[in-house]
Amino acid sequence: MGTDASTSADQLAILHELEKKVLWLASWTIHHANHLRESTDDLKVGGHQASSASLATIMTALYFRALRPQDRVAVKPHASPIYHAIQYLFGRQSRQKLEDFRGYKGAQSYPSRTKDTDDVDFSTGSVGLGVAQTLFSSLVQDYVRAHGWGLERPEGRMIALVGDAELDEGNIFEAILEGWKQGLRNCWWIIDYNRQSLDAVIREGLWARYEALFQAFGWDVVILKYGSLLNEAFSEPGGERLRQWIDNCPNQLYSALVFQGGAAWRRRLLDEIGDQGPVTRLIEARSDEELARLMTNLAGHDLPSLLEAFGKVDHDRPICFICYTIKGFGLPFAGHKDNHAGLMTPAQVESLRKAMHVRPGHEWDKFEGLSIAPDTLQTFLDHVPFTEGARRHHAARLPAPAQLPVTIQPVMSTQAGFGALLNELGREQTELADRIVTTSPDVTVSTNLGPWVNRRGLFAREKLADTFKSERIPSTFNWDFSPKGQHIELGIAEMNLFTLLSALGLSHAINGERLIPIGTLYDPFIQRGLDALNYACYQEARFILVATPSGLSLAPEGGAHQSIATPLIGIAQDGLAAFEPAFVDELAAILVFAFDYVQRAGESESSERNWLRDETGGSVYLRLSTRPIEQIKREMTPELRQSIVDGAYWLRKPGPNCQVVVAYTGAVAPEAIQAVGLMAEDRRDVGLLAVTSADRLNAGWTAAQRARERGLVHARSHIEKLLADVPSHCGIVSVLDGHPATLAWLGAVHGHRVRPLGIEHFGQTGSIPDLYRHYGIDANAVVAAAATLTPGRPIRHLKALP
Ligand SMILES: Cc1ncc(C[n+]2csc(CCOP(=O)(O)OP(=O)(O)O)c2C)c(N)n1
Ligand SMILES: [Mg+2]
Repeated sequence: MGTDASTSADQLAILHELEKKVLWLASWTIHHANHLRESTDDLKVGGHQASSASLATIMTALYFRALRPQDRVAVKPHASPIYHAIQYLFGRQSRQKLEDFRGYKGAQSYPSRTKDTDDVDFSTGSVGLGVAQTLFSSLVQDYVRAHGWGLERPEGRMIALVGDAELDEGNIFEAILEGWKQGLRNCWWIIDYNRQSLDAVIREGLWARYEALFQAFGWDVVILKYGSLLNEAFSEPGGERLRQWIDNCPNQLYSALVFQGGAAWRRRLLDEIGDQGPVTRLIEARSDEELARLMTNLAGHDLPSLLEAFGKVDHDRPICFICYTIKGFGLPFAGHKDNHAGLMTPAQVESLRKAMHVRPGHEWDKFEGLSIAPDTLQTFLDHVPFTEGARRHHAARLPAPAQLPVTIQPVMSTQAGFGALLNELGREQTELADRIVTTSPDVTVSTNLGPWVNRRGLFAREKLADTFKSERIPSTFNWDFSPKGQHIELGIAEMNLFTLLSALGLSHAINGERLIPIGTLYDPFIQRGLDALNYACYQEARFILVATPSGLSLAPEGGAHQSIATPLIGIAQDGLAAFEPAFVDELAAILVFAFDYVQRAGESESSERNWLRDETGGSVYLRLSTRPIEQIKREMTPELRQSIVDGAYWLRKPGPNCQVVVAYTGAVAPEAIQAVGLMAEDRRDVGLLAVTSADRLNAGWTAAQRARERGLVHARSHIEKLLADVPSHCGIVSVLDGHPATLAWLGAVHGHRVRPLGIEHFGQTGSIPDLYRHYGIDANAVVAAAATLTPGRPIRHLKALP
């Protein structure tokens, strides 16, 4: 299973040359990006330099030798210049983009699946997320293959290049725990153990903690510490003493000596272990330069050691490689603790240029200054295993149903509706239903996924029967695990939920097999996994997120369990279409849309119909509620279905003399309806606007405005059309169980006065009526707002507000 372990001397010589070239190209790219310094943050440009150099050798060994096309890699954010340089040598990155590194439409600062054009596998940038994503991608690969899909393609390894300080991020450890539970395979994490973070040199002996930790979770740990030069020196007389000295040398001191160079090494070593005997001879036999090369010959910068270690792996167990490296290796500030922001001065770049034999004006030439003939190098590059095979896959779209059957109870919550809809889906043998995979961080049952799971089973690579069932103990739930199961049970960590959704939602591109992932969690805990959600969207993973219960309607749960900000997240999060239906028939229409929308990948032109970028597709967020509300008996017409998806419709169309419109979202529908009834006698032609997606309404509105500003004078968004006939003197009272700003912008569409009601402060325990009254989103509050907003006689049914 390993790549051909042996690397010939010729190949090794070529790889050494490429290693140098990669470092040069990356350094030149960063130097070039300095033209942006005036307008950007020096410290951040510099962040790439030393950090990249640290990984140059490891990435050379991987990309030019060890990787196969089916492998996928998450590259440490600051190593992006090395990544882009390697792709440049493969002919997959343009010189222009390198010259524009960090500039407009240039190669991205941090590797990006979507913004870069050179085949990035996982977007990284927020440290820790890319690392965990490889683990979950590996689980997804197993899921796909266990279902009998994609077996004609070889199994890939999911590999993360991890900064040692990156391991401070807790989400990595949450992932490790989940990986252990799920029987993780085919996952390599290669730790760039340069013992430096951004600000500091790391604690002594951290590697030993990592070793114990990874082993505890079933990983193999391979420590790559000494390079081949050091190993040879250790076998000389006095060598053992040198090894002991290195092993005991504090990280800070080692770094400082690396920075100071050969003479400093000599002084220090002779002072501390010089014996006028073999050790002294070992040291004295080397020039300053040779001594510096020896002492910095850590395995992470030693191609033979790395090639051997990677090449000899012949199993699929997860492996953590701890590779000793030097931050800034090969550059003037190697080892300096301040080097994170280290930008080379023009003079330093000049001396690097000389050392690399690069002539002025030939900085971008691929083989400039190398001692092997260009033809030989090109032939080698043309046959690198990594480039011999397709890497980005496509999967056909699955037909989405035109409608979803569901029995709607007279009184029902959207969460119960969701459970019923999935239960119906689970009953049918459709291609779509077979490709749905659900997951939930320990809230499967409490988010109403139970009936679906009963039908479709839990996923595990090995069968595992539900003991309660085999013991004939009555239980509502059948918790059988099998390779054909369609629900992935997760532990509580929400970061893992979002990272798994990200991995599942990229399966069409990574595994060539489409999945329709649905993840459920409690709405307030979106914030716990928000960064992972953001990165999932950023890399265009496709999934449906069902967040329930939500808001104050979680009443007795109290305080911070009641989400306030999530509707605004729904509006602001790119790549995520957010909906908050009130009724189950709305939810069914939205789900139909969602099954199709998550599979779209067209051009991003706005459609004239609603001014949304619907062809682009994206993920979907459904904010649902446990509050049972009276359902409306009605026929789902195509127009209604379309309006629900576009974001709003008139539940009661305002008449020509309308004085007030109530616009509501979600679970407060009964309050809005009741308020309209209470006002009917004292305000004319009151309108009731059901807003199913503030997000899509708002996006369409801003897009239509932009289109008009660009000359498309007839552009009209859905909300502009809906409010077009509402008289200008009319007021709008908006209300939702979430932050009032979600709907406050409605007044700006045509200049209506608006009074936005919603939740601004943490709630407390209580019943729904208690809390709605307390926070001012009950029918009385709506009527009071309307009375104040619009002139006219007192509204008789307005009770005294508490
Ligand atoms: C979540 C997050 N927090 C902070 C940062 C800023 N940052 C970028 S790299 C880095 C530390 C780098 O240390 P390490 O992972 O050891 O990489 P090295 O610089 O040694 O290559 C930090 C704090 C970030 N990118 N993401
Ligand atoms: Mg580091």
